[in-house]
Amino acid sequence: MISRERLSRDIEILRTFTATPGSGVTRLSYTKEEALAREYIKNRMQEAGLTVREHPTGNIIGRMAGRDDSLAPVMTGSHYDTVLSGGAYDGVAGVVTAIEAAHSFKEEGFVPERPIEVIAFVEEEGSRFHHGLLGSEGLIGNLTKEAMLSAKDNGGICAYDAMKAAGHDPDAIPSHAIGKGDLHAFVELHIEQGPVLENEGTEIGIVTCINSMNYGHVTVKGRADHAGTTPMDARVDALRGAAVFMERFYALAEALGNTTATVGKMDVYPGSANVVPGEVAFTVDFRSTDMTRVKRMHDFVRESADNPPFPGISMEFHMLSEAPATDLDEEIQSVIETEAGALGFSTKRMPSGAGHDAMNMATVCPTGMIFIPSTFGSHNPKEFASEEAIEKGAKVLANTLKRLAK
Ligand code: HGY
Ligand code: MN
Ligand code: MN
Repeated sequence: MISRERLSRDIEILRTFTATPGSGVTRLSYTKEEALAREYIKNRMQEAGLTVREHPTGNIIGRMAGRDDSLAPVMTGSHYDTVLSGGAYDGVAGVVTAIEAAHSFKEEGFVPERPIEVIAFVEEEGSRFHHGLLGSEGLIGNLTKEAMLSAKDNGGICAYDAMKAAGHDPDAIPSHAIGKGDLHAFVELHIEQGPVLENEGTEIGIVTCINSMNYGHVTVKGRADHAGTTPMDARVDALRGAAVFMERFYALAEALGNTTATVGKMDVYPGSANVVPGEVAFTVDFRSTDMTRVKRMHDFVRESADNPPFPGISMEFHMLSEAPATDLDEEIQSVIETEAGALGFSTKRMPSGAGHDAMNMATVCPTGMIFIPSTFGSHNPKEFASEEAIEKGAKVLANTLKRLAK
């Protein structure tokens, strides 16, 4: 049966593999912290009776044979990389509950008709290479060599080189691509990362659709000048140009409704207090479940780059990562609802404001997501999910997998 102790142990051990101890979990792909987490996850998969292999991107896959092992497997899992100074549950909750479900099957002597595969994805957050959902994009064969060469970390190392340096084989991605028919279904458990389930006291969320996830890079150029001798009307202040753009960017999202606009990372050059900024580089993240709103936001950023806010300022913009809003499989939603109900848990069908690897998986097989309540938001060190919520989620996941792998 599902063990709360094993789940808690896994969460607490994985939490320690961080580059920022004391300020949340920072576990970027192909780093030493990630290598420690990999070893732990692989050992945990073996302990759960899974046969472990590595995908060319570095994704870790554990397989449980089915009575008819030739059938397309049911896959489950999530990511184990994090944002900078993030929480201990985003992604990891879906990895440890998937492993625990397999462990409980081993203990019960349950053998599924179909094989079941547990996956731990790399680089879902895009925190190192600014290319979100990279691991699942590699799994379905959509990750091109060009994309891996152009996706660079802050030190200028590209994803392709980092993958190879970590001992993986990016050139083998195309030959390992999973397409339609290769998987029977995919189910991802994830913390909600929002307040809905907690506020309503609902135990299980059944995700109906996943918000789009679009982000790009903007560079604003002006002219560096002396902060004391340059009159205000003689400046070409790149940061002021960026600020004018940003306020319009936020205001458009608010005016459209059902839309978010975020500038999460910004660098100012040269970055001295007494120098008028000559250049500013920042990210733009905009999302909506309504793709016409996404297009409005995209067009606005593009038009702003073509028409900078004042003379002398120039703006460049390019997209880094785009994933459209994704509807999830109705039948799998019903299976989750039935299994959660059979366990006596309350449920709610709801959209996901966050993006997930499930967006890529939904392009190749019927895909569902199970939400468990989380508190104190997400993408921050205070992110929290209770042992009870994780245990309940694992039970629903295990019974959902049994149904799908029949
Ligand atoms: O940004 C997201 O929505 C996801 O956490 N990567
Ligand atoms: Mn996240
Ligand atoms: Mn996540």
